[in-house]
Amino acid sequence: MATHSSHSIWEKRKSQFATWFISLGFACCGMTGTVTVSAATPYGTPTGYYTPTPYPTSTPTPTPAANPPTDFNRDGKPDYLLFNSSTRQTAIWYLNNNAFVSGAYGPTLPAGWMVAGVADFNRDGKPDFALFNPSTRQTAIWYLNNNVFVSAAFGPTLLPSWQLVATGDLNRDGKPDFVLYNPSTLRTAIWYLNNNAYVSGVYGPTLSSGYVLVGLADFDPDGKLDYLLFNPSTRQTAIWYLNNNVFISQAPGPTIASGYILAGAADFNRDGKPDYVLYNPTTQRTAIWYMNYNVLVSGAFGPTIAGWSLAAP
Ligand SMILES: [Ca+2]
Ligand SMILES: [Ca+2]
Ligand SMILES: [Ca+2]
Ligand SMILES: [Ca+2]
Repeated sequence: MATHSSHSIWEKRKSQFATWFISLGFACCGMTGTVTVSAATPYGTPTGYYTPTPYPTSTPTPTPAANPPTDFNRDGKPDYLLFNSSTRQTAIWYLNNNAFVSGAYGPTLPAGWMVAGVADFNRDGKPDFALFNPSTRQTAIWYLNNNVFVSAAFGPTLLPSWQLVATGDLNRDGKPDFVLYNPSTLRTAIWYLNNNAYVSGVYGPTLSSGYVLVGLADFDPDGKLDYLLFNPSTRQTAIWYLNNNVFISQAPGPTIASGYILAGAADFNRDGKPDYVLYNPTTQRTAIWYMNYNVLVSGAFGPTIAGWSLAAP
């Protein structure tokens, strides 16, 4: 069963989606193989954890978040990381807010590997790739200079049934960490890292059935990363405010427009508040929904990424 689609935005997190049985065929270096990833829990109906929560509609001083994770050219503006599943090539599209400025090819990924996150692991100010191999559960960091591959190092290998789904500095020691997810228990965990080296691990919150962890961003913004969640069947979104690995509170976000999925979050208009990135798999168009905490403020189309999938943000 081939589920690869050149424009499938689900590429990087499709193994999270319950009841989907995913066969990844790959061939490299004279070897071929197939891995089947399955998840046991069917999509649930909305579990009613929503409590409509009024959140502040303004904050005193808009301050752009420093160093957006996907700012590859370091101009302070988040960029798109694209992936071509047929050639395994990556590309960076440099953006000015929602507007395409220019593009550059990035490194080509080895068969079986995917980009699970973008963060500056060696703390040289330049974003790096966190790669994950779902069949071996091996992780790796690819150190980059903008779009150019510099070097690689293996990270820790995940325990069986866990996946690498996001990266970010949860414990605020300046070093990016791994966020892991177990589709059979819906549990998340944080693995604290020193560059590519495992330091320690803790459990994070257990997700509500039907929801996937789209990414991390500081929606409050209180300096602490939060979970951005999306229910693909209802298109509902939610933000779970965290203190490190500890759930503090949650707030419903806007319901995504029909035909679109929630692909990620970054502060595109640089007002200090993360915004949603939407993707329409049919038209391959992207859109930005500008957010104030969990509240939709306005929207704008982004570039169309025909033939590629959006790997980050
Ligand atoms: Ca940039
Ligand atoms: Ca780096
Ligand atoms: Ca926060
Ligand atoms: Ca913003």
